[in-house]
Amino acid sequence: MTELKNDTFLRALLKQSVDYTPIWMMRQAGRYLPEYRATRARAGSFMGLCTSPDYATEVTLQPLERFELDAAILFSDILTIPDAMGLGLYFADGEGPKFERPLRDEAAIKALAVPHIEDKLQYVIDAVSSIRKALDGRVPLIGFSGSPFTLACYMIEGGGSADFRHVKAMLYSRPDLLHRILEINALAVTDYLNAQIEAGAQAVQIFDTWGGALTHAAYREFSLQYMQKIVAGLKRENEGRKVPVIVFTKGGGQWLEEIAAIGADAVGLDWTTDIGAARARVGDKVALQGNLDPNALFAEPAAIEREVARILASYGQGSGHVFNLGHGISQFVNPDHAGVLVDAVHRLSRDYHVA
Ligand code: 1CP
Repeated sequence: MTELKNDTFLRALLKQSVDYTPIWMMRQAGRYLPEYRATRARAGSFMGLCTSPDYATEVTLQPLERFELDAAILFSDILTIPDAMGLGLYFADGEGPKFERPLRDEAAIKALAVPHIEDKLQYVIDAVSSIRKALDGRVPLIGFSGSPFTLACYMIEGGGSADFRHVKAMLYSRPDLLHRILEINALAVTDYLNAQIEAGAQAVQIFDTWGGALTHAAYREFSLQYMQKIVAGLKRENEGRKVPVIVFTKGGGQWLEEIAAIGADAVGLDWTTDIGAARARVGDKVALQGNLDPNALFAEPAAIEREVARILASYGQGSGHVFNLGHGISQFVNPDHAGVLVDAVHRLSRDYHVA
């Protein structure tokens, strides 16, 4: 295996000393980059990109050619798992992801099973191997999955949703059915992330995009509990190095102490939580990742730099901070503004890491 040339991201996740605060951006490979749109046009579709290791490698590396990012993230999607379960993922033009066969009745839920990675998801594992080779030790590669609850939202609603009415109806009237789905999702996510780690993912993130839509009690029972099971089942070391785990619940700021207690190395924050206050609450337990408002990237460069300075000052001295957006970058952002962000984080953070 090639030596890792920049391990700042992995060191910060483990709260080891670093020279500057590392940064990557959620959805860093994507539609805001004209080169991504060009590759996607050649591939014919979004799933065409995901299922070809060559295309997935090409678009994973695109943001690294433009910006001095400290990590790469596997180009794929959280919805590969429900697709592998047979729900029939498709993308309707301009409407986002949808499923042909959403889980609505007891019979379909009883028939749901953990997919075999080698049969149904080998293309993702092949993409991980291919990206690692192409990175050649430049920066670490992040693998990822959706959380069991966030996957269940898409599986039950059949696509994106503003109110999660089908999920919530099931949660309150047939919690046994929702638990069955979550149980299977947790097993599937554990297998999937372990396969990514074995193929070379050097850190993994669980995206709990919709956990924040739950009540506190329901969050514990239907989201956090299952993420804890996954974290407990992950392979935490590979190639002689620790493989850090990041848990990101959008809207989870109120439950930070509980999220920090499930055994992950780092907790992702959306932009609504003050990162300094979050650090005081979690103490030494975990590293923190975040948390620029992604829409701050629509502002002029000087304003972006002011926000970066504010967040770095709020976190304060020392390691344990990975800079990121509080959620994915918008497709309408000017790529030059992402460059302003990355450079500002690197330049302004050095003062917070003096020995
Ligand atoms: O048209 C296109 O080109 C597709 C747009 C797109 C992209 C670029 C989708 C469809 N997925 C992705 C890539 C993707 N998705 C990555 C790639 C790696 C990166 O650069 O970060 C990752 C990590 C995801 C994860 C993902 N997909 C999440 C969790 C993170 C988040 O943003 O909250 C979710 C909820 C999805 C579902 C999904 N896939 C695609 C879209 C447009 C959506 C959101 C649907 C909705 O509105 O609910």
